[in-house]
Amino acid sequence: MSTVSFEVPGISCGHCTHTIQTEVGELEGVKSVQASQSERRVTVEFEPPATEESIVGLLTEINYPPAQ
Ligand SMILES: [Cu+2]
Repeated sequence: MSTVSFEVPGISCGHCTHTIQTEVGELEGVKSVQASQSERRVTVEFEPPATEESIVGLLTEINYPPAQ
């Protein structure tokens, strides 16, 4: 199991955190997703077949790209 945490500047309200948790949570291999509105941060626990790249790709696809 791996854990990765991203700064996501696009988080602006509870709807954003809900969308992120739902969408990322559906990715195969993702075990938990925590999206913080106050910290604008997303923390994901995952195992294969999910990868850090696939999570970044999904966040970008749903218009919440992580800060580089
Ligand atoms: Cu929002």
